[in-house]
Amino acid sequence: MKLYDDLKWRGLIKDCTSTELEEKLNAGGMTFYIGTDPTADSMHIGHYSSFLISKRLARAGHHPLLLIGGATGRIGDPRPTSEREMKTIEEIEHNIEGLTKQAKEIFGFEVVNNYDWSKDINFIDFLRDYGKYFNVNYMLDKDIIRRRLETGITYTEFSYMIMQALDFLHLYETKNCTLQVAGSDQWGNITAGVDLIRKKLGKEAYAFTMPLVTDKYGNKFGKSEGNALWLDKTKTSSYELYQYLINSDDEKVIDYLKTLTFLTKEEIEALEHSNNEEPHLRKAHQALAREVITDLHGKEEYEKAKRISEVLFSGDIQRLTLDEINVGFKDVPHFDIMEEENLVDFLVNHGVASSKREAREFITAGSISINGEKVLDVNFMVTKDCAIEDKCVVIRRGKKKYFLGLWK
Ligand code: 545
Repeated sequence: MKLYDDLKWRGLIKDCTSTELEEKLNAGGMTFYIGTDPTADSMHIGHYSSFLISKRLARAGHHPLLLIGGATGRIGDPRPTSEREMKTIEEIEHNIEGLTKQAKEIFGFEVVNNYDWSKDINFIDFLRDYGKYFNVNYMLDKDIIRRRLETGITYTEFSYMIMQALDFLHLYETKNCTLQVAGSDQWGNITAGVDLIRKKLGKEAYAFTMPLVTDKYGNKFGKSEGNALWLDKTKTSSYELYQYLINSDDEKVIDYLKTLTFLTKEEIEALEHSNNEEPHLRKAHQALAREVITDLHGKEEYEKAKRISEVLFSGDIQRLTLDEINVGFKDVPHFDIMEEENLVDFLVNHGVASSKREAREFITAGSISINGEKVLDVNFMVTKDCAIEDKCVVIRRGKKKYFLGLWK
């Protein structure tokens, strides 16, 4: 399938600046860019879902540039709702360092920073060489700007689109970059660049936007209980990523396979069939977790995440290594175990039961298991012998309330 048809089929093209783009995308050979402002020191799944387009276009023979907004990040892209809080220069530089490192590791493409060319433009030149091409009515006509007029927008954020337009012009002139790609929220900023190139150089540049990836409620993809899913393994483990992907909405999982993986149309249609006919096998969800985690962190990370998830589901904790337990139980209540004690005191002292009576009730009701084994004896002694690798004790209360005890 030709690139343009593949992107269309995957639902990766929302708006386009020109009908010529189909032929140009299929021909290959365009230098293009996608940018991100340094809003955090690590990329998250939202970056992955939009920057993945750079791999798709690169595989089809286009040349990717990944831009980190050292200059634009100092200004703040106006949001539809409210003015952003200005970040300190230290924080921005710290974020640039983290994002640049990750962009190179994960995507392996050339990374540029718009501070490198913007920092030398003085204010008067900015107004004469760029501002002169922006009629205020044109700027006010952008959706996001118009919505901000009620709540108020500063001159700083109002100027942002000129900076992003300047970038596209700069990359057009210095790198023959004729295409910019972004999520749909960027339409105003990227068409400002296409228009500036036409007005200043009399040349044609191109852009298309992708729909934002959302869950079935329309919330941004990649928020799990309000926390971002980081692409940095030390911030979000492959196991957490696995849990998020394997539990993604049944109605959205096929869309996610189209936009987040390189599986072919045939492979995805087969998974769609399975998702409809035998949903309990969750083959589509498994494929999504496998493809994304393998692409991001490698096969063994995927295998480890899958194994932890399966063992936890089976409850056979003894089969997990210490490292796997620390990953799988990262978010459950932790406590230190200083001494051997009987189970009733143990449960009360570590917040598993609120009283000795309740502790006895839990035990006799069979609600307490240690490292996957049910304990029914109220006189049971918790000693190092029942710890995994003499180190940790996983307590489960009821169906799925876990606690992790670590021997000091
Ligand atoms: C700055 C200068 C340029 C070109 C682009 C920029 C950045 C752009 C912007 N992009 C967004 C961003 O979000 C941070 C979190 C990343 C998920 O603000 N003005 O920096 C997002 N972008 C990726 C997609 C996006 C967009 O990084 O385009 O739509 C999210 O999917 O919101 O010369």
